Amino acid sequence: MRNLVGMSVLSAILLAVGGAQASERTATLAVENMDCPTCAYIVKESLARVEGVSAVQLSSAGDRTVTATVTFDDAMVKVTAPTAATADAGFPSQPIGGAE
Ligand SMILES: [Cu+2]
Repeated sequence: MRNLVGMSVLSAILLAVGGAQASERTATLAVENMDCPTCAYIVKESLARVEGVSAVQLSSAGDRTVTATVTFDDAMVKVTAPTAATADAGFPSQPIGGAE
Protein backbone atom coordinates (compact mmCIF):
# COMPACT_ATOMS: atom_id res chain seq x y z
CA MET A 1 0.00 0.00 0.00
CA ARG A 2 2.94 2.30 -0.54
CA ASN A 3 3.09 4.99 -3.08
CA LEU A 4 5.22 8.03 -3.45
CA VAL A 5 2.74 10.69 -2.48
CA GLY A 6 5.09 12.56 -0.20
CA MET A 7 3.73 14.09 2.95
CA SER A 8 6.16 16.94 2.64
CA VAL A 9 4.84 17.77 -0.82
CA LEU A 10 1.27 17.73 0.44
CA SER A 11 2.19 19.89 3.37
CA ALA A 12 3.89 22.44 1.17
CA ILE A 13 0.85 22.69 -1.07
CA LEU A 14 -1.51 23.02 1.85
CA LEU A 15 0.63 25.64 3.54
CA ALA A 16 0.51 27.68 0.38
CA VAL A 17 -3.28 27.39 0.26
CA GLY A 18 -3.97 28.26 3.88
CA GLY A 19 -4.74 31.93 4.29
CA ALA A 20 -5.52 34.07 7.28
CA GLN A 21 -9.15 34.70 8.14
CA ALA A 22 -10.65 36.36 11.16
CA SER A 23 -12.39 33.32 12.59
CA GLU A 24 -9.77 30.71 11.82
CA ARG A 25 -8.75 28.30 14.49
CA THR A 26 -6.36 25.40 14.48
CA ALA A 27 -6.63 22.06 16.22
CA THR A 28 -4.05 19.31 16.37
CA LEU A 29 -5.19 15.72 16.25
CA ALA A 30 -3.24 12.58 17.06
CA VAL A 31 -4.25 10.12 14.35
CA GLU A 32 -3.91 6.38 14.83
CA ASN A 33 -3.35 3.50 12.40
CA MET A 34 -1.36 5.41 9.82
CA ASP A 35 1.59 3.49 8.43
CA CYS A 36 2.28 4.70 4.92
CA PRO A 37 1.86 7.69 2.61
CA THR A 38 -1.41 6.31 1.26
CA CYS A 39 -2.88 6.38 4.75
CA ALA A 40 -1.67 9.95 5.07
CA TYR A 41 -3.35 10.84 1.82
CA ILE A 42 -6.65 9.31 2.93
CA VAL A 43 -6.56 11.12 6.26
CA LYS A 44 -5.64 14.39 4.63
CA GLU A 45 -8.48 14.07 2.13
CA SER A 46 -11.01 13.11 4.79
CA LEU A 47 -10.10 16.22 6.79
CA ALA A 48 -9.97 18.51 3.78
CA ARG A 49 -13.52 17.47 2.84
CA VAL A 50 -14.96 18.73 6.10
CA GLU A 51 -16.79 21.89 5.15
CA GLY A 52 -15.06 24.91 6.66
CA VAL A 53 -11.63 23.27 6.89
CA SER A 54 -9.13 25.39 4.97
CA ALA A 55 -5.85 23.61 5.59
CA VAL A 56 -4.53 20.30 6.84
CA GLN A 57 -0.93 19.67 7.72
CA LEU A 58 0.32 16.24 8.68
CA SER A 59 3.51 15.51 10.52
CA SER A 60 5.05 12.33 11.79
CA ALA A 61 5.07 11.74 15.53
CA GLY A 62 6.38 8.20 15.62
CA ASP A 63 6.04 4.95 13.72
CA ARG A 64 2.29 4.75 13.62
CA THR A 65 1.07 8.00 15.09
CA VAL A 66 0.76 11.11 13.00
CA THR A 67 -0.44 14.49 14.05
CA ALA A 68 -2.79 16.41 11.82
CA THR A 69 -3.00 20.15 12.29
CA VAL A 70 -6.31 21.37 10.95
CA THR A 71 -7.14 24.98 10.22
CA PHE A 72 -10.83 25.67 10.17
CA ASP A 73 -13.45 28.37 10.36
CA ASP A 74 -14.96 28.07 13.81
CA ALA A 75 -18.22 29.56 12.62
CA MET A 76 -18.70 26.55 10.34
CA VAL A 77 -16.90 23.65 11.98
CA LYS A 78 -17.19 22.12 15.40
CA VAL A 79 -13.92 20.79 16.78
CA THR A 80 -15.41 17.30 16.83
CA ALA A 81 -16.06 17.26 13.07
CA PRO A 82 -12.46 16.62 11.98
CA THR A 83 -12.15 13.85 14.57
CA ALA A 84 -15.31 12.22 13.27
CA ALA A 85 -14.04 12.54 9.68
CA THR A 86 -10.83 10.62 10.31
CA ALA A 87 -12.67 7.99 12.35
CA ASP A 88 -15.12 7.49 9.49
CA ALA A 89 -12.14 6.90 7.19
CA GLY A 90 -10.79 4.23 9.54
CA PHE A 91 -8.27 6.32 11.43
CA PRO A 92 -9.42 7.20 14.94
CA SER A 93 -8.07 10.50 16.19
CA GLN A 94 -8.26 12.73 19.20
CA PRO A 95 -7.42 16.35 19.81
CA ILE A 96 -4.17 16.98 21.61
CA GLY A 97 -3.34 20.10 23.53
CA GLY A 98 -6.79 21.58 22.91
CA ALA A 99 -7.82 23.87 20.11
CA GLU A 100 -6.10 27.23 20.00
CU1 LIG B 1 -1.26 2.86 4.58
